[in-house]
Amino acid sequence: MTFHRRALMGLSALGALALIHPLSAQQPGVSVEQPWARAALQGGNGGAFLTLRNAGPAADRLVSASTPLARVTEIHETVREGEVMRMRPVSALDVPAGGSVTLRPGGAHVMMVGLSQPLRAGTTVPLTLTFERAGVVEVQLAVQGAGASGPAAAAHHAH
Ligand SMILES: [Cu+2]
Repeated sequence: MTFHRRALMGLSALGALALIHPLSAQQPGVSVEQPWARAALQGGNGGAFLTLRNAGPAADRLVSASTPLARVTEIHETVREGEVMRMRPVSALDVPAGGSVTLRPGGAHVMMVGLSQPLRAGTTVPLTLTFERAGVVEVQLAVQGAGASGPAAAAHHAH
């Protein structure tokens, strides 16, 4: 009986939320634009970069990332310590409602640690992103040259 009552309360709470936010239940809110990575060696680490755009009415958070090509995949931010820029893992990355966050070299990025195969320019690499609200989003990273600073570089350098 207690269980039943709890289940009913849960359902009515969900119903109320759906009435207040009719769009948020259907729209994931967060989209991923221009996912790319830098070429990297087998056994090394690879940086993944992209733009997270949140069209939804609520803030979201990127809480994890993974790829079968890496032993561990972390979310990193880059911080200045005196004269030195250092990367450090963070547990999540905020994506504000109606806003966007760009992961780029020298800033926040996804770090694929311990690559089981090289990342070769011109190929694609699968990356799974998990958001607190939007859930799981699968993307394909377009691998650019090792020194690339943005997603468009390879399009001009192909051939
Ligand atoms: Cu890093």
